Amino acid sequence: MKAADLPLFYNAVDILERNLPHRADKVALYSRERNMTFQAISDEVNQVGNALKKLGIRMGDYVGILALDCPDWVAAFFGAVKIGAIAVGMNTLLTSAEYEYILRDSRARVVVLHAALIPTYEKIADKSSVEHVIVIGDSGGVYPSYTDWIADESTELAVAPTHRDDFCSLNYSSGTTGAPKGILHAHKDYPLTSQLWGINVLGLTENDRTFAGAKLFFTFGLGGNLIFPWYAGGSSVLFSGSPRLATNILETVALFKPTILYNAPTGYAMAMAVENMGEQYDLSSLRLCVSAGEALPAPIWHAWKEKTGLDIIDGIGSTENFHIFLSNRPDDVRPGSSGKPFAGYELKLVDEQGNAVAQGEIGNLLVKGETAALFYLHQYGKSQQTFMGEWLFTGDKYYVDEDGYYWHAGRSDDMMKVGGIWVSPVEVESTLISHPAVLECAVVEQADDSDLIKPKAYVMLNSGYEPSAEMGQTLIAYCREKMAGYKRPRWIVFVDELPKTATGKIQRFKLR
Ligand code: 3UK
Repeated sequence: MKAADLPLFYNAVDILERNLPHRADKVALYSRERNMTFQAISDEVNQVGNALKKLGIRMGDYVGILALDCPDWVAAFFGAVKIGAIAVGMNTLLTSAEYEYILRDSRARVVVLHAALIPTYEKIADKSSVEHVIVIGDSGGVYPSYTDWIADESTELAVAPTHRDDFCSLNYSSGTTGAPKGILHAHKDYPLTSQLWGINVLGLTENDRTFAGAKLFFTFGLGGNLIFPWYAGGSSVLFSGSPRLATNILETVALFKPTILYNAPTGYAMAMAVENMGEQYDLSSLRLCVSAGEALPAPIWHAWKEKTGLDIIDGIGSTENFHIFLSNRPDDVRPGSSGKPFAGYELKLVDEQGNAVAQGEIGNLLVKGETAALFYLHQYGKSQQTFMGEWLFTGDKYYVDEDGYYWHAGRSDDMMKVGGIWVSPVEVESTLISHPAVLECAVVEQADDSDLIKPKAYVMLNSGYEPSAEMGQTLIAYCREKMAGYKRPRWIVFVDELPKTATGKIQRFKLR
């Protein structure tokens, strides 16, 4: 399938509405809050679209969604998309300062906000161009509630005449230093990725029901757990709680009986650490599992297979490409590898001069495909380094084995993926430095017992402070309090000095 196969004027609400002729009464969304049929969710999408129009939202306007996964998230997303607006799915784990940046950068005029996130939002409420806040759940009367907002709206709404290349969604991804990177995707990217990977590689059908540890604000979750199953006529299971508690995930699988489970590698490792996982939770509905976000170590693959009998399909994806662009296949898995290229994406491994490397040698991975974003919003320089015409520089190092499987070999920047989510060593270092005991520090990646990457900090203390186990614990606790918990260093090593270049730059590679 090519972009040119789609109608010139195309709106991604098709992913939902293509199900209305034959499956209107089928349950499209399962959740503890409520189950919704395709008809019910479509009606609600239309109500949201009408309500947004009444607030003055037009084609090209940005609509923020800062909410835990729930049916309202989905209605807000497609409601915005259907009227030609751009849905900004926002990570619910960020700091107020990051929300301020994202809301200003995107100029979101409306934010659909989960009641649980009101306190975080309020700290920056007056610092953006947001004109309207709509609250999912109990707002305590401060903002209009989502339910009241759409209650009297019509369930009829004409779709906006969007071009297939018009943007319909914006996601932010973190970088080593500086501002998050705004990544826009077009309407066409939704059916394309659904077909190229969801159908052609994963083999989704209308009998599938998906569930994901990854949330809808992350395109891994949005694509895998909403767009692809709906494109195939299947259903999705949404869960508003934290995926970091493995029992939450296992319980939800037992309760809603999905056939496909998506998670980051750590999600599988944590599930297996639950005592008597197999006896306590009925996982028999699952036919296949998917892992992405960071490399899935082969030992985790084998242990999961032994405990559950299930294969895990590891594929590398990125927000820039919307989803997975290199993947293992249900009938062709090499544990530990990212699999092989599939139709729709071309890959190239090149050296620093841009020349192809020999088979078996490590090179920088470039990818060419029609679902790639075009630029980072408002970041000209960074965009030029990444979006190289038809090719996209992934920042990942890979080599290909003699059988054609691709193996991840680290990144070309200092960024690390922890639990499938970006952690910038610079951010952790800045947090540590803000503690009075810390003079200098450097944060690098370190594999834990399951072979998964976690941050490790080398710390030089200020005079008057002594290295000790307690001091280490104090610093870790401090980081946990100042940043999202997964970013905290898991190990602290006290040193008398740090390796530096002549210009004073810390050489993280030496510490690694
Ligand atoms: C790393 C992997 C090895 C890699 C994502 C599936 O992770 C996603 O998007 P992000 O923008 O990060 C992209 C980067 O993460 N990575 C992802 N998957 C793997 N490394 N093996 C893997 N299987 O560095 C990549 O460049 O957060 C994943 C679908 C949609 C996504 N957005």
